[in-house]
Amino acid sequence: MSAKPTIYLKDYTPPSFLIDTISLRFELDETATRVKSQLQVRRNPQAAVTRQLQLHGHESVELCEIKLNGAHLAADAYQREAEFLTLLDVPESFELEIETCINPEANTALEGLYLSDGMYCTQCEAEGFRRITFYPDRPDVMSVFTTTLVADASRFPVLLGNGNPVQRGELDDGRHWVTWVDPFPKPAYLFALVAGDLQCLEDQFTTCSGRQVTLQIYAEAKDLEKLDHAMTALKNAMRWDEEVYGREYDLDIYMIVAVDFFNMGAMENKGLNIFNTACVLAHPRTTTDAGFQRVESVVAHEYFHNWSGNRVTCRDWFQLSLKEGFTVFRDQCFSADMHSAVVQRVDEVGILRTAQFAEDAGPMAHPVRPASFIEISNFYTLTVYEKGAAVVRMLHTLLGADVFRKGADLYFERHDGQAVTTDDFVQAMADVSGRDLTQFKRWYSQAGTPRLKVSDHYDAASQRYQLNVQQSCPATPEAQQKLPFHLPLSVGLLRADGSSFVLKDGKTTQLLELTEAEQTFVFDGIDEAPLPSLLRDFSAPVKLVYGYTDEQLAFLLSHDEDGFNRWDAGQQLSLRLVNRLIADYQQGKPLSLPDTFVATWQSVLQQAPQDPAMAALLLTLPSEAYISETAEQIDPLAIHHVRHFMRCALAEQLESSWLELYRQHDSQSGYTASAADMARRSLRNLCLSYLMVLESPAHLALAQQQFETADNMTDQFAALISVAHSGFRDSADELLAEFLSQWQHESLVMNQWLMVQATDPREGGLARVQQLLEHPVYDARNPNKIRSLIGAFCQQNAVNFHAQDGSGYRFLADHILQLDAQNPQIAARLLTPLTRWRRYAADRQALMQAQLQRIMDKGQLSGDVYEVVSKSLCQ
Ligand code: 0A1
Ligand code: ZN
Repeated sequence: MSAKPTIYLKDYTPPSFLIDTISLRFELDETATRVKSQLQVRRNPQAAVTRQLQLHGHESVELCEIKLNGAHLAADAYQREAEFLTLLDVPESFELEIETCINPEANTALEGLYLSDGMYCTQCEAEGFRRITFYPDRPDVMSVFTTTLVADASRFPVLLGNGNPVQRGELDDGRHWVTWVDPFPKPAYLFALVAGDLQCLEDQFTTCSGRQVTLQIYAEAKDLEKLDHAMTALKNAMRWDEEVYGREYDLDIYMIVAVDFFNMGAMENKGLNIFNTACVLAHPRTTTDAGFQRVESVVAHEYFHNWSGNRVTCRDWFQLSLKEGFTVFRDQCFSADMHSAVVQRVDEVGILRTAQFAEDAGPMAHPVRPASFIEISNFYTLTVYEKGAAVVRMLHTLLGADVFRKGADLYFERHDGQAVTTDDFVQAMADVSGRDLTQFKRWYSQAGTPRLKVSDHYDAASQRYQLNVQQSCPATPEAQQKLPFHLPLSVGLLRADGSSFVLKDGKTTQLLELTEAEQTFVFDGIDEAPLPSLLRDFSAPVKLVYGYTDEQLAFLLSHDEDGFNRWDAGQQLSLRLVNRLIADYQQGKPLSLPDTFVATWQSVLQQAPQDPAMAALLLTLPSEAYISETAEQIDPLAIHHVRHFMRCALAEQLESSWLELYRQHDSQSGYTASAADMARRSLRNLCLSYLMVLESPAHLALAQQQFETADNMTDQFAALISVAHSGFRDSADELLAEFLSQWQHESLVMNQWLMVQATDPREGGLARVQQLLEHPVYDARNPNKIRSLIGAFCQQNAVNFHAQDGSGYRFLADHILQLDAQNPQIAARLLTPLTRWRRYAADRQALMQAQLQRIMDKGQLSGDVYEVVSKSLCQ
């Protein structure tokens, strides 16, 4: 059993007391930091009357002193329990002073105040503030924070807090101090401080109303040259939020700090974002194009939170998607505007359809607004983030961009400075549109991925075409029965010549609104039998079933005007073949690719130069993860083998085309991070990866040459991975060694180096990973290193992780048990692949369950790991 109880949304009650102001003073010390807090407390007129004040406080916090209205509290005036400090009898309003002592050096969980490579930083979302001091650590308690930091001036020259710096000074003992005031009331989860020996890149931004904002991005001196891209992204995001949402920044200064030890990607603390180095540092020499894009989108995401999250925040943690779903939707639209909208959409849907759909079908499935949890950290999920964004996108689609914008305006205006719910968000949309969105809200309360079964009928005599749509949703842990969803289904109808019919309002895409379990839509004036293009732009997060023939999919692939659906038609075509070949493989039959399939690829290859970005997408087979997600039962070996076979066959039969395309897309001039250049590199490196599966010395030479001469990490890394995962063992070892010696002092590059080896599908994967655990570049306390080695092995190396002898599962369980005592959040996240045991055949199921049971039997688990393991076992 876990010591932590389940918390339910239905039990929500408003806070008994409010905190108008909090003033904090930190005397920073590695092992004994003193924190003095002074709170102005008053009873909440909105809550039931009580004389007891309950404050959260983690067991690691030592209480040194407590005073009420200036007088020491007697020992019998309060109670200290593991998670709380309760004052037994307090007046209506009063001043409370608390002094605590905490140990940042011992903080390996990286929640609260901790040390990252010798610098102090904090992470308070969701419940980290209670590891600093005693406080009502819940998002609906919003207060004005003043923070004073005191630290040794030579070792910690930079002292940062939320808001604006108002005062600074020096002490006689070599320490200095700075006081920061944040005028905007905020919940404790948005509190932050940083102290360290940091350098910064500074710039200015003039807001739409003409205010000057100072922008600063802090990092260690060695990383100063890697901050330009984040700064550009920040300025673009600030401008975009003004133009698209009318949102202006509100403080005089906006700071970002890069830290190497961080559990997640980044954190939107008011005016003082703290970022995982992997999400802010970027330089062409050391960062791949994917890394550049991640930096841009995470910088934008955290910036957008200033309105969707900070100015308007969440009432309780069940409402997490209020800020995360909306903010992800905003950052997705931003990225689409900055780059190719189709490529962006394909990437988003890829994540949703592989990882989120898998989550929705597993033991941790939960609604976008969960109804209960044991540990909130386990709910920073793809469902809350990505499906939450898809739900906001559906509102955008249903209401149209203009009405949606009015709804957002009303939401921000109505709730500025408040802590609210997803219902409040939808209500603002309902109010501006005059629509009843009651049924739509089921997207927030029902888990599971709906399935749409579509059939059609064409009657030539009446020129009438009908689409019949049935929707259903599988049972999930919280509910067996589901009610129908309200969703937008975007469709087009194609003529035999490939053009689209003009439908309602002179448009070629029509929005159908689904609300019933079964509905029929009628199209009149259709003068030839059409081919439907369904769920254009992936208008809803559902699984679509329609009986396309292979020829029809190939037709959509070449003709659909909807870029997303062209890509998807290609994916579905490939997926069908994958499934046929898996069946052949399992029956011991020889594998072969149909000529029609190769011909389709040949024609895509021929047209590739016209749109390299699209071509790179179209020429990528469905990932092993996506194939697994769509499979009845996952056979990791068969999936890997078949996909590899298809790549080899396509490489062999189209070798000259790949080679020609590879040569054509060489860079003419130096590196740029433009969308066109990124597309060119992705197509070229895809060609190289196909050529390398042929294991020909000529192609190896190409890869080696690219590795040696590349002026950027995208090309160098693509060459490395193509050789490292090839049969050329000696060359692989050579390049890996060369890469190590070239980049050993670049921590983020070393993460990539670990990852290439962790994801190598060839035999002996586990032994290689075990060796790497001992390598000097590995650091068992750093989440990025753990993710790059253990996480990558368990999630992106299916053939080795799912070894028949269960060694992969045992390895993961060993590490979870070890990690749980050190960093429960990371331990719980690493568990994901084991939670999927039901999707495999009986032998693997038994092995995976046995490891989950072994973890369970250990006892003394954190709430994080306990929740995931217990839910996985009882499903
Ligand atoms: N709010 C952040 C995500 C985040 C959540 C928890 C963290 O610590 C455990 C850190 C960051 C975001 O959405 O970017
Ligand atoms: Zn976020």
